[in-house]
Amino acid sequence: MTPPTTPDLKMHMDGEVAVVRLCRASKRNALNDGLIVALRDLFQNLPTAAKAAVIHGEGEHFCAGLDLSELQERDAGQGVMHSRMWHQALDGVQFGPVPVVAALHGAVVGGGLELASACHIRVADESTFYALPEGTRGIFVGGGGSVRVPKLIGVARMTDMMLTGRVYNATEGERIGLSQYVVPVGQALDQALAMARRIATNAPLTNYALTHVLPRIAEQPADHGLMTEAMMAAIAQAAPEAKARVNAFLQGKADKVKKA
Ligand code: 1HE
Repeated sequence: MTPPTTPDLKMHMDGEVAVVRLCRASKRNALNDGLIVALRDLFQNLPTAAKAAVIHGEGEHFCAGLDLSELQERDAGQGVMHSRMWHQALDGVQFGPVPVVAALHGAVVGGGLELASACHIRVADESTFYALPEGTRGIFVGGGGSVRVPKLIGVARMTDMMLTGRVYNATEGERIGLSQYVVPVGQALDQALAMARRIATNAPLTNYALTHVLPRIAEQPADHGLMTEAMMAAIAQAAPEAKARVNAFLQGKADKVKKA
């Protein structure tokens, strides 16, 4: 089935990589309800040929966060439902069928940072800056940011960002854990694609373990986590693909690990 796309959210396949593009540059890719629903639907219906995905944004910025022009129109109950809709969409990114690499540039703010945080790898170019302006706007994060961002940078740094409006640049962002990579301006998408192509060559079950099982282990008490790890390790190593890959190495037919 072909995943639904909209004028504001496009997808194309690059080999085994689904390349997802926020296309609302005139509004700095601000996320309105239509875009959030489209994102949810897209990740629920990724082509089965996709083994990894990349998300990036059109124009000068990755994403300006929540479309603030829609905020006025909700009462408290609708606000809860709206936040839950974001949760569903971004859970679909984090716990969808494939690993997702975010290619970041320009503003990665508010809900844009929440979206980036739902991805598994973040590659930022040097133009990237991060902020959580919810504090200054008199609102709160609502797209999973209070759960995901502290896992990347800690509660104290997120509190600082929201209390003081602190903006981190690309280099600082990498240092504190907002991105795993920084690359020269204009190269984030190419780097993210290269990484996604590499990820697509991993055993699918290992990728699944990393995106679905590892985050759950990290939430478990240590003894539960170790038991879950043992089970996942047993399932992964029992797969025919694991045996074939290990044998290939033993026969000198697979790459060695090379010095960085
Ligand atoms: C928007 C939005 C938006 C831009 N909602 N319309 N997010 C924010 O508080 C960030 C608000 N945006 C900005 O600080 C800046 O726009 C940027 C730093 C991202 C980009 O600056 P710049 O100079 O490139 O663009 P601009 O001139 O500010 O904006 C261009 C247009 O996009 C303009 O509309 P226009 O009709 O006058 O052309 C802006 O109004 C519009 N625009 N950002 C609506 N966010 C699940 S809860 C999550 C909670 C949050 O995300 S709160 C944080 C919201």
